Amino acid sequence: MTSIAPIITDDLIQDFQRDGAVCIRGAMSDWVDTIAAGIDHNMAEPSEAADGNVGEGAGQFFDDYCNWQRIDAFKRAAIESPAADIAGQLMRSVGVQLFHDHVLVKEPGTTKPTPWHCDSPYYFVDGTQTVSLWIPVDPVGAETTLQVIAGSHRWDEAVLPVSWNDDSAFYDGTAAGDGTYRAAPEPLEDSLLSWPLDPGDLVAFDYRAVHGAKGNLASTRRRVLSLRYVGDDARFVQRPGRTSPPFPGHGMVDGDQLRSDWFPHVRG
Ligand SMILES: O=C(O)CCC(=O)C(=O)O
Repeated sequence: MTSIAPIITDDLIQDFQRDGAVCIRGAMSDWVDTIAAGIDHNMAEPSEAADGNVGEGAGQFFDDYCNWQRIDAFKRAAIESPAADIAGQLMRSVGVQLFHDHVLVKEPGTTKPTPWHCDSPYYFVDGTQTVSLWIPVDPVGAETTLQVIAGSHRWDEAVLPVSWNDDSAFYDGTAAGDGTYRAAPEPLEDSLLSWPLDPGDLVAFDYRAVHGAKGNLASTRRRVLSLRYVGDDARFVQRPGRTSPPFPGHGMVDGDQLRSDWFPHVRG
């Protein structure tokens, strides 16, 4: 299945560049069933990277990533759907490379919030042309949806990356206030961008944008696929330690474009 990409207006692109996040209604409506089937497949056959009390039933926060090569539904959504076109337009990039897919499911009763963080320090990617498309396949209410701090992609210091399990610093020897990283903020309500979403809507956000989400105390599931892309100016950067995802054996060095045999050019 291929779908026509929604019209991405100049105003929307400017909003994305200014705020670091935008909502696009209905952009992935034709792909909801495909993605939901992919998430079912992923949860039935999680990878070794999966986290979140797999199999414990209600209340779990399941997440897993980098499964597009074995789960065809994700591969098709990442490459054939409007997602890659939207990514290119928002990033103002001719080329679009797929970085990876990420499934984030909060079952009803999940108390665990997603901590305030930005993705870029966890990744080995540096650049201004990056975007994740957060695509729910269930209705997501105001209490459960993704929240993004407007303009945080332009902050001088990234939020200190920490382990989501125990809040310890992700890289040895890093600390908030060390000149590179700042502490996770307590954002003011009026600085937050968030949208209640229907299946097939999406939120696009820059890897540098600070975001988080509450638990899921609703009675419905919150199943999400995040598709992550990079544009022309994205380059490999060596972090102070492991990255997430780790991509062992990648062989890249500072300044390399992401290797296209692992991170395919899906547009341009
Ligand atoms: O789904 C969530 O709760 C968080 C999503 C997130 O952090 C991401 O997609 O980068």
